[in-house]
Amino acid sequence: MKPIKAIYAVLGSGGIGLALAKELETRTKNIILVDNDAAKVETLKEQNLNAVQGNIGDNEILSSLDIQNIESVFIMSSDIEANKKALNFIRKKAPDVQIVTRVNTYQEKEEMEAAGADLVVLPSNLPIKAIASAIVQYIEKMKSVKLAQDLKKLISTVGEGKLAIIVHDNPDPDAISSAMGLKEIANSVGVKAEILYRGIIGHHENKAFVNLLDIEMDQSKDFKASDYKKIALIESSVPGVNNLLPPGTKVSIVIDHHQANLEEVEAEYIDIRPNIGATATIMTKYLQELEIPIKTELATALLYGIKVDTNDFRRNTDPADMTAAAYLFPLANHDILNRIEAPSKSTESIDILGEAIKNRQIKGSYLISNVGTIRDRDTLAQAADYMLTLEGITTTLVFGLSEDTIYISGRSRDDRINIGKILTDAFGADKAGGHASLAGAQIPLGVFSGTKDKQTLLKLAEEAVVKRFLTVIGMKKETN
Ligand SMILES: [Mn+2]
Repeated sequence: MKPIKAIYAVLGSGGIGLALAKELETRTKNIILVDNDAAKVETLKEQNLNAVQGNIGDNEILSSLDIQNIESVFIMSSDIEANKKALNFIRKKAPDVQIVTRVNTYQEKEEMEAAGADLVVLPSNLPIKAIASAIVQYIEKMKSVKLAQDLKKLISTVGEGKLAIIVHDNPDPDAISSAMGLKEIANSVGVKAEILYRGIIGHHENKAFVNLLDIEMDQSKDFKASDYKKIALIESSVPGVNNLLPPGTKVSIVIDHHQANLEEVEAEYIDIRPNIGATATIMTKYLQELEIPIKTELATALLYGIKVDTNDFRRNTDPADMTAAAYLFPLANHDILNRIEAPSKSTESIDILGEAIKNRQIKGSYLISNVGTIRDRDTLAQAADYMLTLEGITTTLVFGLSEDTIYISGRSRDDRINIGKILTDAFGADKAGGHASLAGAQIPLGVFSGTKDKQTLLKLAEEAVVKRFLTVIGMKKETN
């Protein structure tokens, strides 16, 4: 018999069992119910629940569950003897699985606890729905505390050594604040930690963020894994992929909220939650569960990280992001937060914006603009953002020249367009990258960089960029 895969198993689908399944269903569809009553199993199936018929005291039916991969088992039948048998069998097979069981008397409660149940429920005369929801909240809390404690335990094994906290290249506020949070956890167990990154901290907001909050982190030029007892990877999950670690480096901790191919992720501790809007949310939860006081700077940083990644709770937001933000809100410095969110614009960025407006070419809903020579690359991103607010424009491409490289910034608010893919298709995956709504590219001028005449250089750049872009979006036929 093929093992039955599920996250939760509910054994016995009487009143409480069914109420539990309904409560769990709001979180996942990966639930399996087992009940002895064939008619009841049919009814459950009618309600779109995943149910099998069998006696829960029967080892054969229990063996058919893929118990090692189940997170929690709820043994809820009214037959306490059968519950006991099931508990003993499952506990022996899976020492780590979380088991909740149901009894009728205090004496049975003690027996079940002695036999290894994590939570024993003695049904009261509360409404069944309330009991079910309290049980689910309790087990979630237990899981969350255990996760945080496992992390803390692992970090404390660094002892006198050092923990390296590596964030993704060109780190954003979510990555930076999460790294600060992890450093705080390390501090709480007396472990020294260093936050390391590669690339630049771009955007005026991000620079203001690092400056105003006095964040300590190093741009690592020559990282040596052997200098550190353990390595944690934040907002990135595979060494060498968008981070400074050489591929194959042994990593101990991975904490991220980006979808990852779990077969490629290797670490003693892995917490990847793609449903969550920001890693800062995960980090806030750890700090909460470990009862580590969150200082003003850290609270401000984490709150900003969540706000940026969820675009002020408008994008990829999970209720957990809201809960974390609500927890951080009274602890954060809102004055600093306002200053980070509205940094004063540099003269250059206003000049570049002027150039972008003056030199705009509009093709349908696309806007392309060459701003000439730039010093600060961020000004391109700002101009590309700003131009997107023009009426009728849903995609912008702004580019400029700095020394011997053309820098390009693209933005789109058209759901049908993936600007990251467009730039990658136009300029190659080694020169471009980004997401559906935001992307960038940098093209070394190579042979042309010897040209002394800036005007000629700019004209060449413009021809190359505009032509490639229009070809890829299908507005110009490839001519060569
Ligand atoms: Mn993030």
